[in-house]
Order: sequence, then C-alpha cells, then structure tokens
Amino acid sequence: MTAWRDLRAFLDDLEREGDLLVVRERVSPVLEIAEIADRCVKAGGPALLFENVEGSDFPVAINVFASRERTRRALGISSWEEWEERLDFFLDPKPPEGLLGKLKALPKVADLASVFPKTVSNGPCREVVERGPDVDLTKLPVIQCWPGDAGRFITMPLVITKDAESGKTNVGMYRMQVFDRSTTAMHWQKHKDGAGQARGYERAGRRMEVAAAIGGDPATVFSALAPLPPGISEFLFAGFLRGEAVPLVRAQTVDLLVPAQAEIVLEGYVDPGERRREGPFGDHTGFYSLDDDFPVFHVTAVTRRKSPIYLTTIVGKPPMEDGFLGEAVERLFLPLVRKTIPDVVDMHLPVEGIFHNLMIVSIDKRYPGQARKVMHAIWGTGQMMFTKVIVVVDAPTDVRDIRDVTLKALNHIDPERDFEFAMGPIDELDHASRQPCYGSHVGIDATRKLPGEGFTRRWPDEIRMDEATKKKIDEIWHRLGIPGAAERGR
Ligand SMILES: Cc1cc2nc3c(=O)[nH]c(=O)nc-3n(C[C@H](O)[C@H](O)[C@H](O)COP(=O)(O)O)c2cc1C
Ligand SMILES: [Mn+2]
Repeated sequence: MTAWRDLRAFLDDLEREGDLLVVRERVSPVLEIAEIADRCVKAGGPALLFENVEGSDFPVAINVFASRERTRRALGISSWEEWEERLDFFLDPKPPEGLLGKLKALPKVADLASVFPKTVSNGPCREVVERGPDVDLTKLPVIQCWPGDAGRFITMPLVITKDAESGKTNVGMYRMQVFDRSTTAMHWQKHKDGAGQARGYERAGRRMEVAAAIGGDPATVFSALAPLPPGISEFLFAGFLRGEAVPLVRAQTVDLLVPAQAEIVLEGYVDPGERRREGPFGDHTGFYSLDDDFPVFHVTAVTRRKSPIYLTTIVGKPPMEDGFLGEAVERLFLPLVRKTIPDVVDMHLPVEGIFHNLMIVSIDKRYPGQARKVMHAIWGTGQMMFTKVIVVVDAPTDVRDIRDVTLKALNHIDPERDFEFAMGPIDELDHASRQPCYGSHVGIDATRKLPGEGFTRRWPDEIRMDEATKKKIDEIWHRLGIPGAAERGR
C-alpha cells in the first residue's frame, strides 16, 4: 500500500523510476498531444508531462495510468493476491485465533477506521480562487483528441454531486466538452449514478450543485471510474485502496466536499431540464460517439493550485490508457464478483472488447443450466449489465489465453443449442443496438454439456502428452539439433 499524497508526488516517483518523460517541446493541445500520447501508449512508453503547451500556462499530464505496472504503482497495490487478502479480511472478517492472532489483527481493524474520508480545513486545491467573471476555462490546456471531435473535452474529471434526498455523495468520471469560458457539457450517461442523482433534482425542479476535480492522488482519481454500486462512497473506496483517508475540503461556492489535494476544482451547477448538443467525440469504442443532448455545467468558480498540473487522457482504438484502468478494475473487482456470483472462478475482459462487448468467464460446472445462470447473474449485476457477449468456459481454462478459449469455445458449442439471447439495457456508447441503450445480449455456453442438459453423447479427452515421454524427450532434446528450436522443449 502506498498512499500518494497527490498527483505530483506520484509523477515525481515515476520520474525517479524513469517512467515519466517531461516534454519541453512546444505542442498544441489540439490533436498534437493526443497523437503523441497515442503513439506512446502503443509503444509501451512512459507517462508524459507536457510543460510547454500552446495557449496555456499549465502543464498537461497524460498516460499516467497507461501501463499495467504504472497503474498498480498508482494504486499502491503490490500484487492482486495481496489485494484479495485485504479485501477478504474486510468482506469476511474471521475472529482472530489466539493472542498472537488477535494482536496481528489489530492493525487491520485500525486500518479500516482510518480510511473513512476526513474533512480538513484547507488544502492546496484552493491556493487560487477565481469567481464569476474571472472564471475562464479557455485558460486551461484542455485538449482536442481527434479530428472529428466537436471541440475540446475535459476527459478525466472527478464529478462530485450529492443526492437530493439522501445527501450521499457520488463521484464519477464523466467527460465535459468545453462550450465557452464558463460552461461545459455534463456527459453522465443515463445509467450512471450522476445522472440518477440529477433526475432527483429534476423531479424536485431544483438546481443541482456540481464540483469537478481535475488531478488528485491516483487512488482518488481511480475511484471515480470504478464501477461501485450506487450508494457506495467513492472517497471511502479510495481511502481503502490507498490505506489512508482521502482529505476533503469544503468547496468555496457550493455545498460539496472536494479532494483537498486536487490540482484544479471547477464549481458550479446544472439546471433541471437544460440540455445542449454534446459531441461527436472519438470514443473508447474506436469510433466516434454521435452528438446528442446532455445537461449543461455552469462553472461559477475555479479553485486551483498556484501552478496546477492539468491531468487528462485520450480514448480511441485500444490499447489506450483506459484499457489499463479497465484491467485494474477487472482484477480489483474479481473477488467481489466471486462473492456475488460464487460460480465464477475467473473472468477476463479482453481490451478489444472495450469492457462491455466481451467477457470470458470460467466456472466450476456442477449442475445443468449453470452457465446460463451465470450469464443472467452477470447481466443482473451493476455495470456488468452492459456486457454484450459472454463466453462461459469450464475452469481451469485460462480466460486470459484467448487462443485456448477460442479453441475450446468453438469446439464445445452447438450454436443453436448453446446461444442464450436476452434483451436488456445496452451501453449508451453502443452504436449498433436497434435503439439507443436497449437491445440484445448473447451468452455462449461453451462448457461441457451434461446428461441433465440432454447431452448423452460421449465427450472426448483433451490431447496431452504423458509426463514420462516428455521427460525422456527433455533429456535427449539438445542432442537432436532441431534448428531454431533449441529451447523449445517445453
Ligand atoms: C477516461 C474515462 C472517461 C469516461 N467518460 C465517461 C463519460 O463521459 N460518461 C459516462 O457516463 N461514463 C464515463 N466513463 C465511465 C464512468 O466513469 C464509470 O462508468 C463510473 O463507474 C461511473 O461512476 P458512477 O457509477 O458513480 O456513475 C469514463 C471512464 C473513463 C475511464
Ligand atoms: Mn457511484
């Protein structure tokens, strides 16, 4: 566990590790930063900090999460196993045994108490406060990602809102297209918690206060995109992740708590019923999402550090930075998925499946219909409801070995029998469904079929060489002189 104090502490660490490149060349925030970031992530390159951006005094950080190792460092997780252990203690606390066990458990219990967000009286996020006519979003180095984009988009904001009735805070990462000096779009899609809270204010005919934090400690940034169930606090999740409370400070002009260590905070409101055309935007599907009507965010104050770092990202054809974030979500949430759907042994969302198009799940099949039960459970759980195609295979198939999954899945199906179609909600970004947000899903049952499922034919064994022969060949392998295959014994 490492609790980075803020974004710059993490960037400093990356620089020490040689995993951050400071770019001093003058670049345009329109397309140029995106093109460099895209090439860099596809080449497995470092995080980038652009110091000299046309039209702005502030530097731009991008690709801060854009590798497996970097994301793990950002979240302070040494291994997924360590994470699972921590989570297990939290989800399934066992009474410690013996005096030694009790003593060992104490710090863990204390840890839990110390991860609840705490309110502090001041923070660097408001070293500078600009209000009313002084608000000018065009001073920020907001980037345009792709040529067909409708303009410049703030792509990594932590959008903070409060439920009209329960008062519970939500934090979500929803892109914001900059319209002018003091207004942006608010692209919370209809299934997301931010949109849910906005409906409460619309019903009451009330103005909704909104704060958007840009740049913060990496765990807090991550919590905004994590698919937590509604009502679960993102700030608490961030505290649990980093093993230390997220310090929050009261916003200047709205009744919301914002991360004290943020680089920039935009404060303002969304009016009920107000809509404006947003998009098109080159999206993480690899295609442009089409323009549509979305709420409008009126910014009434900007608070920031004296020299803020503007944190952003681009999405587009995978692999991109968000693919590594998605992978972290997959690994972090697997233990939670297993708690809700115990049949699941492992799951994988290949990056080309852009999170919601393809999920491969392995199960320990014990009874007829189990694969279909798992599909419906997935479609019934949180943001996994969007999964367009689910492939269920038998454990211990390695769900990350796409070649083996392809071999087995295609071998094991009788398509007419093994495809389970279900109508339901579809991700708002899907451009193929018959209607926006509504369409079909398919689950492919690639497990071995049981007699109880009407399958009475014999089932062949998988081909594997026996150990004795392998051992024998290992011993003589080097003598055979097979060209180009010296070490390819096993
Ligand atoms: C870089 C990035 C940009 C995103 N942009 C949006 C967006 O514009 N609209 C949206 O609804 N979700 C967007 N998401 C996904 C949400 O952040 C994610 O679904 C999150 O769980 C929403 O939080 P919520 O469950 O509190 O609504 C984005 C995710 C990432 C990583
Ligand atoms: Mn939420």
